[in-house]
Amino acid sequence: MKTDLSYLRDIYGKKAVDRAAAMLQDLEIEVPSWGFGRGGTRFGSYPEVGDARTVEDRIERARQFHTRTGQGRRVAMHFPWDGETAEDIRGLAAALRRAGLEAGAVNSNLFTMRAGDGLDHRLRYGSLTNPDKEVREASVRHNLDCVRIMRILGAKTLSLWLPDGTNSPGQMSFYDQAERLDDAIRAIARALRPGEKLLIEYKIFEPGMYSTAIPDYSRALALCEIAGKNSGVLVDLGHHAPTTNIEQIVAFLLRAGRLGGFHFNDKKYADDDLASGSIDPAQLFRIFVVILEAMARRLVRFKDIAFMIDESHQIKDALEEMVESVTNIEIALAKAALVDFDKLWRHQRACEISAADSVLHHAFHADVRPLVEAVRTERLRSRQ
Ligand SMILES: [Mn+2]
Repeated sequence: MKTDLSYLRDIYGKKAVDRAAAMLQDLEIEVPSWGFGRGGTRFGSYPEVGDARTVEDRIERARQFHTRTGQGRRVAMHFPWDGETAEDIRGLAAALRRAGLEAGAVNSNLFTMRAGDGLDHRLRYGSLTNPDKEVREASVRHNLDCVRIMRILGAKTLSLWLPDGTNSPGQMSFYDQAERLDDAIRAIARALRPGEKLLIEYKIFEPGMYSTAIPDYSRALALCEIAGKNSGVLVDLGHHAPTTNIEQIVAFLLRAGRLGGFHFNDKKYADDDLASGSIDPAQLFRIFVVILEAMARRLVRFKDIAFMIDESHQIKDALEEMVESVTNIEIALAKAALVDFDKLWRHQRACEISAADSVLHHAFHADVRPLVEAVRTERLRSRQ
């Protein structure tokens, strides 16, 4: 693709284009180890020869991805999927080093039965909110193990996604559910040292569930208040009701100083884990506009937000779909960086609403692909 930026500079001005380029340079997208394997539907998956099966395969794919895009220097890991024994973890650290990559967020797994740590079939009734104290304690212990893994890998973030919920209204009191979770979060957060961070993810539903233990951002926010200042809410774009205004939630979290980061993906109906920006690129743009406005208002620093991809690639080649996703994210950011906030705020204060909207449209309709390409080329060159 031609990387002549004169069209953009003519329309948006050199200053705005330079600012967009600088934002693209600062953007660091973390990719998930699990996203390089072959995903499936609830009913099955159809692996083929050449799919990444082992953690070594997944790291090799992540290395290829990083070589191609300059993004994904950090790879989010998932345990026990990416290793169990101390030897596994040491091997993983060495494999990442050899690939020139780093460990990103460490994701604990509270939905896999493991006899060794007492996580057995009783997980059916929940992990951190299980009525059985033994299962709750084993589930907390798994998170503490993940904190130890973080330190071996040199990672700084523990990412918590909770599979807990109920299948029917009579199954568990909301009061017990909330109380058990408060206690567990307190115990996990206590294990973290300064500079380490806990990200808490929410999700409105799971198939077959009547309630989830952390259904929305307000519950995640309340848990962060319990966990302390080293915690933040993780916004997975697939975890809301279809009509939810996600960018407004992002603004609320930024005002509260509690936006920990994102799990980027896209959806049409529910938690579809489709390629980021493949269904609703305008939503991705509006989310970045809200973030850049928060930066302009000095509510947040760009580097304090974890930009992570969480997708399941089941039909397309995982590596290709990851490139598509990262490109869509970069395009959305570059467009948002072309928004003239001074002009927007002026129109907003004067209630010139059509004019205010046209500021957003003007930026959204920019073809920033040459800019994204130019920054990517530059990033790859500077790494050589
Ligand atoms: Mn997620």
